[in-house]
Amino acid sequence: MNNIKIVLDSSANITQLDGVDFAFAPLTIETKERSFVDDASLDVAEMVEFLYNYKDRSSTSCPNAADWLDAFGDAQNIICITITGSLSGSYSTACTAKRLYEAKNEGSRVEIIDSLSTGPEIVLMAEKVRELAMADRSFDEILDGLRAYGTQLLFVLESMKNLANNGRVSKLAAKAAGLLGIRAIGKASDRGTLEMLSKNRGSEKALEATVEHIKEMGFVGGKVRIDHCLNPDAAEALAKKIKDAFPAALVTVAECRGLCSFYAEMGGLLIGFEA
Ligand code: X90
Repeated sequence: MNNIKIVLDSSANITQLDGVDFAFAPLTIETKERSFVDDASLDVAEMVEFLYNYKDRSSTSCPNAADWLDAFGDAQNIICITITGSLSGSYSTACTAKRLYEAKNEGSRVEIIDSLSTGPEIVLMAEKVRELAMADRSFDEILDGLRAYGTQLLFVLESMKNLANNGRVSKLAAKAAGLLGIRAIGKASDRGTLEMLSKNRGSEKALEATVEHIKEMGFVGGKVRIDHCLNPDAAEALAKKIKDAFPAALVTVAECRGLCSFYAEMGGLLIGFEA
């Protein structure tokens, strides 16, 4: 079936996906002074710099049902993948939009999938949907193929202040990442929450530990996607370490958009991989 539309939210960190009908619904990053819609026109670096110097409260909000309906457009067959429903209302509002859409557009079919993750892991899932759609699989075969597809997400963070201040992780878990020079490594748990794995002093040690975690989590070579928040050097260094350890690995490096930049903060890395 190659008339599938793939719809994501902006937590996936992509604004386009070649070869298929594609759209995304933006989340929003808010402060008292400014609000940043995480669409293709957002200047992410400028937002990160602003937030870095901003000391007052900041928060985020998920797309509402109308935002999702905009992204659905007038497509007949839609597969929509959201950020983890355990930490965001995005999945829930997408489900509301699905009900409205199907009621209004007879014969249409919308499937909403909770990624239990974010960023690069969502992109791997979307690319799997695209691959199956291009291979002319039916809607149900695409969903079966996606369910059978194994992916994981690791994160390497220098600060977890925004995650803790917004109640997405416990203050205790966030504390480790607040110490100067310490990188906290964790993963998306199978419930779609943050699970801490290790604390590492310095970038080099953190990247070495990341490769070890990737191995422990079942990576044997395959696709890896690294999204960074204003940290291309660490992302490229990690890509090199992974390719040294797994010469057959297909590693892509990209930049976080607004939502992931807000939570991963300056220097943060998100690593999605097949396992
Ligand atoms: O609805 C909203 O306002 C969005 C809330 C999103 C909260 C979590 C975003 C995490 C972004 C940080 C590290 C990766 C965590 C993975 C957990 C499954 C990136």
